[in-house]
Amino acid sequence: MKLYTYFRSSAAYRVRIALNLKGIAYEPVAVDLRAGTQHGRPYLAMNPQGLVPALEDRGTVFGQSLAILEYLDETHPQPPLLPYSPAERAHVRSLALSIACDLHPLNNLRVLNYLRSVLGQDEHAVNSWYRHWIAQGFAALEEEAQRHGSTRHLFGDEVTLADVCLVPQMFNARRFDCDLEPYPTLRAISGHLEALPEFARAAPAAQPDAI
Ligand SMILES: N[C@@H](CCC(=O)N[C@@H](CS)C(=O)NCC(=O)O)C(=O)O
Repeated sequence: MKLYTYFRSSAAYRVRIALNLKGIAYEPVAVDLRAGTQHGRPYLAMNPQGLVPALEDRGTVFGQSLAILEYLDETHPQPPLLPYSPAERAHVRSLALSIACDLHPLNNLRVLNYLRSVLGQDEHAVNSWYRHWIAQGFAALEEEAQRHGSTRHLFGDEVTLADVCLVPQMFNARRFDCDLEPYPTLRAISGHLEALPEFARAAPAAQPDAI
């Protein structure tokens, strides 16, 4: 497998974690988002969505981290990233999607760049936009973790899709100096998971393209 990735991309970070958890060997192909490689013809010919990650496997390439995570879970079922019961699976997906669909897209590179360059917003405004959406999303996740998780996992007793999405989002929030004091459970979960070797090897600083 080839993973089109960028060290600081939180969506690619999710997939790197899952590949490591499942013990799948892969070749990382760095896509330099700062240089705009994702908008170039060669990358768009492969992934018209112009975003990372994209996964190449058995002659096919597709993007969207959640689709890739579910593909990996279906093709390499051990260890599972979703619980067994339909209701629990739905719950874990709901947590993962709250990060991947409701939180992350508001704060990704192209949105922040649009705020800066087209709408003329300064760094203060962009940072307060970023922090606003983090605070709103994390407040709900903190409550969910207290109800359904522990200080180790967002849901239940095993690593799930929800944890795989949480850790990169926490990394991003720290990068933007968000106040994480109000989310003690999320901080504990993230601290526990980041120390696991599969998560540590997926971290931005551990990537070959890290600067
Ligand atoms: N929903 C997509 C989001 C992918 C995404 O936003 N990727 C970012 C990096 S985290 C990206 O490629 N940004 C490039 C850009 O904004 O130009 C997924 O989950 O894969």
